[in-house]
Amino acid sequence: MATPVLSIPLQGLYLILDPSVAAGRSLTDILKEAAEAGAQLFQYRDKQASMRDAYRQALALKQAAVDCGAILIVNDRCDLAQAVDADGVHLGQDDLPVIDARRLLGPGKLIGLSTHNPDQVAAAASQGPDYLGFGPIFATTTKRDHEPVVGLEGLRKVRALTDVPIFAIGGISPETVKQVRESGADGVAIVSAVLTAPNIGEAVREFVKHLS
Ligand code: TZP
Ligand code: MG
Repeated sequence: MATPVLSIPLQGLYLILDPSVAAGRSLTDILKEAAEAGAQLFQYRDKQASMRDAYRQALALKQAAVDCGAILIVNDRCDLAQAVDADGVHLGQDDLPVIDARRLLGPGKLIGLSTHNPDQVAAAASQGPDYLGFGPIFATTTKRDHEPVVGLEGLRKVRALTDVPIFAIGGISPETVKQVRESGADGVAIVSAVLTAPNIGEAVREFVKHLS
């Protein structure tokens, strides 16, 4: 694992900013409100935007993150991450291999890898990601055609396989976050429980309360 030149620990709340869940609300406003409430780690995820639109959005989010002292990671696309000087990229099992992303982005950037089962978690060790996403822990409607739900038991099993920080993902709410933490997750990656909340700051504080 490379040592990123980033001072924010890879734990706690990791908020995924996805416009398809944000119901037209500005992602930069959400980032600012969430950062004000204690969130420090953000991901920009947009499966639909053209590269040019995604570039404009990512650039604005990166600036907002810098202003708030937060980290911005870009989902899927190394070229976009590079173009806006994001703090890293989050890769799925079908994206570029971690080793190539590392070569493209350099040692100072974060690289996350989505995993969904013990084999993928074990295989990640040789690839050197900075953190893993693991899930879905619970049922979720945010990700279409997602892998099978793994449950808290699945999380406990993979926790034993790696020392790499794990962000649990999928259907996690303020009500379940404590159990997720106790099952071995270093942090939780959240989309809908924050993005659809009537008050972003309150929702973030609910998570942060159980994670610190
Ligand atoms: N990967 C696995 S589940 C998921 C992703 C991107 C969606 C998580 O969203 P939510 O709304 O927190 O369930
Ligand atoms: Mg991907």
